[in-house]
Amino acid sequence: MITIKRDLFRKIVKIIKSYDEIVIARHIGPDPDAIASQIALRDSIKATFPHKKVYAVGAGVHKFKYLGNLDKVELTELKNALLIVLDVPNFARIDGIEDLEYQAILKIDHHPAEDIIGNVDWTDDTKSSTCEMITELLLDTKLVLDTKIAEDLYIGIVFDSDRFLLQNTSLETFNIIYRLLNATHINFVSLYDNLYERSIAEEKFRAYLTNNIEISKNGFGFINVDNTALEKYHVEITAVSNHVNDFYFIKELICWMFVVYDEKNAIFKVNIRSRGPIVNEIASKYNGGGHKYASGARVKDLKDITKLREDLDRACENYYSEQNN
Ligand SMILES: [Mn+2]
Repeated sequence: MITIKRDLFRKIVKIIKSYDEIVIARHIGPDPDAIASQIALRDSIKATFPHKKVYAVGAGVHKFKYLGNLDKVELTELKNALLIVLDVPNFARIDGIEDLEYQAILKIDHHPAEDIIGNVDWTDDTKSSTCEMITELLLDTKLVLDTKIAEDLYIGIVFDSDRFLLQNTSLETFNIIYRLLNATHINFVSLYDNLYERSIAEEKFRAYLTNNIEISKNGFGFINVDNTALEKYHVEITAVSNHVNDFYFIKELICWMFVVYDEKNAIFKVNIRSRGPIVNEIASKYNGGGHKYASGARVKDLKDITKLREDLDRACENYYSEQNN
């Protein structure tokens, strides 16, 4: 096992070494794991190989600015680029590489495999986060790991495991965290302000969600957030997905689905969480996917929202009867 990993890491470093132009991309609608893994790997490659041109691409998110800046680059000018794809399993959800003609792909991801297959490929859906994987890579190769890189990676792991609360947290996650802290001595407590500080408006919006979620007898929670509610609480559309993880550990809920209508793109954005039934297979029937217990979908038709809601409610019902047999 250890030699397999060593061999994989050798291949990863080798493909990075072979290209002087490198573009690092991740999924649309990025979260801290996606952006932190991207920026940490970019900064590490640049620090290790100063002559290389390395770009982290995709739309920026203002509130994640503390992780570092993304790059603006004319992708059509790159003629011999390596594309590194992080935290995303399918081509449809890669952000910002439309104009890039790449020569090869290096993929590192913790989602179940879909259509992206890297020339060098490290896909492992038992990992808590892509940042956990990048941390391991940096610890076990000559790729540079400095304080800022370590801080970003720490934040990505904490975010995707929801402070080590979620099922994706493993013994190996704690081992990697131990090794990361031991190697870099970062002040990790000070990092939580950036990740968890919120306005009172957002907190009131969370209360709105709590007050308006409908919970079925099967333990399935549903809310379709009205756009007037977003206006009333002065929050962005992204506030809906930001709060979906806050509903873990509510006794009456084993699965919940938040919906919000994105007017600009004329699409319903769906977030699903579960601590019972597996939900990504259900979401995949509705233009969605993700992890077993944390999925999303983009749905055009309100009728499909109703169907997805019914499918999930039924999955909860089946889950309950299996548990009680
Ligand atoms: Mn992730």
